[in-house]
Amino acid sequence: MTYRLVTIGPSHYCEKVRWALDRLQVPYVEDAHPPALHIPRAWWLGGGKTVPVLIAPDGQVYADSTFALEHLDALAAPEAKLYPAEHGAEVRALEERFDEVLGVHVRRLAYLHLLYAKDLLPVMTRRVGLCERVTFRATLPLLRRLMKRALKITPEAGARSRVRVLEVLDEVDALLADGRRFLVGERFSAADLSFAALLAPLTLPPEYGWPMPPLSAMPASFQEEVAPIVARPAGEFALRLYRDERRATPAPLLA
Ligand SMILES: N[C@@H](CCC(=O)N[C@@H](CS)C(=O)NCC(=O)O)C(=O)O
Repeated sequence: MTYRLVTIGPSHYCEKVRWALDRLQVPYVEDAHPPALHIPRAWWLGGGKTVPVLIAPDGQVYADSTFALEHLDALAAPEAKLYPAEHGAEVRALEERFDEVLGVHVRRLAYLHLLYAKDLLPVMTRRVGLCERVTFRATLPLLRRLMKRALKITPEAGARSRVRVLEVLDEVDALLADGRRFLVGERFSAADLSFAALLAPLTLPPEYGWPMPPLSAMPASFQEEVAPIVARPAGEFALRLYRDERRATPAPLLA
């Protein structure tokens, strides 16, 4: 038995856990599903209605990215800890801010431009089983409407999300202004990982753990949205973390 990570492949919350598994060199298989079709699988395996769901070899289920990171961190050598003992509280506070605010509003802003993009279908169905690929393709018009409603993908809500994303990026710019290399302390931590992963749908790092189209293939409105984000200190920092700290080794798929 090995770890199993149930995902929606391109999901940035799933990327958080995938990055931690890769970084800590924990063997796992990825069990990827398109949006909506992930729900029966996540439930069946003991999770809730969201992914990631990480299932440990002993059957323990971690149905939230932070629970999964905390669990994996307990296996890590002291020098590889994502929550270093001396900075644990600071790291957890930043991770929570990124989980609760950055991740939610980045997702809405990305979907505002990409929900109807031609690349949505291939991105969501890469590395998933044939049956789900066919089902997702057939139900895509309906799913788009449901996702639009569930995630409030409207220009008004998108504008509010833009403000929230920029607030968090201002906070990160302010932290970086003293020249630090990592958000907390002298080493890479769960704060850095969460920040870079949860911003990634807007920065599109080439090292992302799920194949994404290049920025040049994205709609012009998306390119305009993200240009000032990747050019500011927080955006450059997130891309540097991917370059320097992300091991890009795809896990085998669930047979
Ligand atoms: N707090 C959760 C958030 C996870 C989350 O929002 N996952 C999204 C994918 S990006 C999801 O499963 N959405 C599907 C749904 O809500 O039905 C975590 O950190 O794991």
